[in-house]
Amino acid sequence: MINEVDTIAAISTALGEGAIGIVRVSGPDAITICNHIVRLVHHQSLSAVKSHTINYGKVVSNDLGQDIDEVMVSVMRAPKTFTREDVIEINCHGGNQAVKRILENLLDAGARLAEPGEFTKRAFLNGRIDLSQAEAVMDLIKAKSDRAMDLAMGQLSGRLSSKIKDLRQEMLQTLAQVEVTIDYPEYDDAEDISLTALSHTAKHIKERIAELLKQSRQGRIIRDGIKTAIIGRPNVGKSSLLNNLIQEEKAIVTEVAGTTRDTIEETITINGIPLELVDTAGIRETTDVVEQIGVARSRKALEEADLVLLLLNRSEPLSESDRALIAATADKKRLILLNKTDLTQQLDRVQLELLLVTTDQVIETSMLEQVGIDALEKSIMDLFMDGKIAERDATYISNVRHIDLLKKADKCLDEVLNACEQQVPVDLIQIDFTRAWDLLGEITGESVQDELLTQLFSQFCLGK
Ligand SMILES: Nc1nc2c(ncn2[C@@H]2O[C@H](COP(=O)(O)OP(=O)(O)OP(=O)(O)O)[C@@H](O)[C@H]2O)c(=O)[nH]1
Ligand SMILES: [Mg+2]
Repeated sequence: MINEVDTIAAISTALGEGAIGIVRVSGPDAITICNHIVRLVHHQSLSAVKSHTINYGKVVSNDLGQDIDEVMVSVMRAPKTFTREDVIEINCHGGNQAVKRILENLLDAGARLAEPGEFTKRAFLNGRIDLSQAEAVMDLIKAKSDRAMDLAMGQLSGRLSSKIKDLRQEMLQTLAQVEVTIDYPEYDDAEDISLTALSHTAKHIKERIAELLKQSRQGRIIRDGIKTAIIGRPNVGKSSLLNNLIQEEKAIVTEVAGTTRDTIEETITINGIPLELVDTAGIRETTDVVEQIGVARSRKALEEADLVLLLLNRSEPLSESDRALIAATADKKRLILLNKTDLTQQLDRVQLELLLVTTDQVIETSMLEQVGIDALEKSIMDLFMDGKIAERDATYISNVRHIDLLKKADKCLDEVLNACEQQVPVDLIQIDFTRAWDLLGEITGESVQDELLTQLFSQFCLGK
C-alpha cells in the first residue's frame, strides 16, 4: 500500500536531560542500516537476533569506528510492530549528544530523517490503526490532564471508530436494499419502498449523530480545557482570585486600582478538567497608554473565553463600569462573584438581580479569608459537565475535524429527508445519502484524501 518504502529514522524522546533517549528506525532496511553502527555483545549482528528482543551492545560511528554510546537495541520484525514494518529502537543515554550522533550515523548509513508523524502515518497506511486512532495518538501525546488521557486512550482503542463503522454499515445495507429493489421492476412500488427505507435509516443515523455531538462539547473541554477569563473593574480582587485558585502568589496584588497591566495565564485542574485561567487588567476608561493596551487585552480575553468569572465588589455599590460589564458578558457562560464579603455590604442585591438573567449564578466570596472557592469550583463543574465527572467509557468526540464531519453528514441527511418528503427520484436522493456515508468515512479514514493526511500527520511530533 505504501509507495515510499524507504527506511526512516528519528529521535523519539524529547530533547533535553533525561536518563535515556530513544532513536527509532522503521522500514525494510531498518536492520541492515542499524547493523552498520551497532556492535552487539552476545550476537554476531542484529540480523541474528530473535524478533521482539532487546539486546545489549554499542553504537560505533560509521567512519572512524569510534564508540558513541552503550546501548540497548530492540529488534521488532514486521508485521507485529507499530508501523507494521521492521522497527529498531536504540535506547541510549539521555541528553542531546548521544541521540543526535546516533541519528546522524543512521542517516549516513542510508536512513532518511522521518517527517513529523511519519511513523504513525505508516501505521495508518499499513492498516494497523485507522485515522481517528492515529489522531488519538496525537491527543495522547498532548493530553493536559488524566481525563484527557483517558479520552484519547478510549479513542485509540477504537471506540469511536467502531461506532462510526456501525453507522456506515447500516447505511450501506440500506443502499444495497435500494439497489436491489430498483433492479427488480416487478415491484410496482419500488420507488416507495426505497424512499421509506432511505428516510427511515436517515432518521436513525441522525439520532445517533445527535448523541455523538451532544457528548462532543464535553469531549472538547476535557481535551482542551475551559478558557476562563477573570473579569471586573479595577481593584475588585481578580488577581487575588487567581492566586487563590492556583495557590501561589503569582499575580501582584495591591490596593492600587490598575495594578494588573497585562493578562496573566495559568492552568489548574478541577476534577480532572483543565481550567486555563486568565487574570486580566481591570476594565475601565483610562488615559494611561499602557493601561489602555491592558484593557484591550482584557476585552480580547473576554471575547475568547468559554467561561467568564465576573467579579463585583460587594462592599461598594454597583458602579457604571459594573453595569457595563454585566451587559457585555450577558451572552457568555458566566458566574457572578460578589467579593469582599468580609467587609460591610454596600451592594444592593435586589438591584443586581434586576440586571441578571435567570441562569446566572451568584457566588459570595472573600479572597482575603479564602471563602467561596469550593462553591466556585462546584459551580464550574455544574456548568460544564452537568455536575458529573466525565465517564471513562463514553465516546467523547473531542476532535474538531470529527465534529465538523458529523455536522456535515447530518446536513446531508437533512437533505435526504427533505427530498424523500418531496418524492424526488430515488437515484438523486441516493447521491446525498452516499455523500453522508462518505463524510462519516472520513472520520475513520476509509474515505480520505492525500492532502488531508499530509496535513494531519504534519501536526505530530517528530519521532512519532
Ligand atoms: N477585604 C478584602 N480585601 C480584598 C479581598 N480580595 C481582594 N482584596 C484586596 O483588594 C485589593 C485589590 O486586589 P487585587 O486582587 O489586586 O484586585 P484586582 O481586581 O486584581 O485589581 P486590578 O489588577 O487593579 O484590576 C488588594 O488590596 C486586596 O488585598 C477580599 O475578599 N476582602
Ligand atoms: Mg489585578
